[in-house]
Amino acid sequence: MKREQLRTYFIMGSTDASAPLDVLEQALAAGVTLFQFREKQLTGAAYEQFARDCQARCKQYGVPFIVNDDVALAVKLQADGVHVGQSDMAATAARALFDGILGVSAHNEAEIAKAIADGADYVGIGPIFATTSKPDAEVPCGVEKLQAMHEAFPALPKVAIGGISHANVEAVRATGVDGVAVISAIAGAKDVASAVKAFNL
Ligand code: 3NM
Repeated sequence: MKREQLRTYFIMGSTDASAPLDVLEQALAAGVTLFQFREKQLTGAAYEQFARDCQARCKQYGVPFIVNDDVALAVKLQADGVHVGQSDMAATAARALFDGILGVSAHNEAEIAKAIADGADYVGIGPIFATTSKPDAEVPCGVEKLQAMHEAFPALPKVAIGGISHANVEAVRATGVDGVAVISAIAGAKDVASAVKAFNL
């Protein structure tokens, strides 16, 4: 993958916005560089259809479509990528089943080293700040720890996640990571386009 694709990484599921497909369309038009489909409520046919609808919009804008957690769906839809957390399918198993971009969530140096060994193309490091979007998020690590993790693995593409807003994005980008991954500050924004553009400065 290209590191620039991580720059403004938008994540959303159906519970993160009242009109999620409209929000996705606006976010893509405004310049998000990657989209992760992270669906925690829909199931069955509605789940798959929503994924396909999101994927179609990403294709229109030439933005990679990444599936969170569900490796089988990523394979079925021929998604551009799949992202697994520490409690999802093991990254090695995901790598064996899926050829595209593989992202892995990591919270410390040991998990980053393991993600690299398992074949990850990038890691998501978080939470950097407190977040209300992930009830089981770990304790926030802050930007200093983020910078230390970046410096320990400079060659590995990385995106920071958790509580990232316009107020703190500059400090996060100053650590040298490739990008920021955001749910609420984009999905919950009154003006999605302006919110995206402010992250892209
Ligand atoms: N993963 P918001 S934090 C999906 O720490 C997710 O791995 C995290 O949402 C991790 O931008 C998080 O609204 C939620 O804080 C990010």
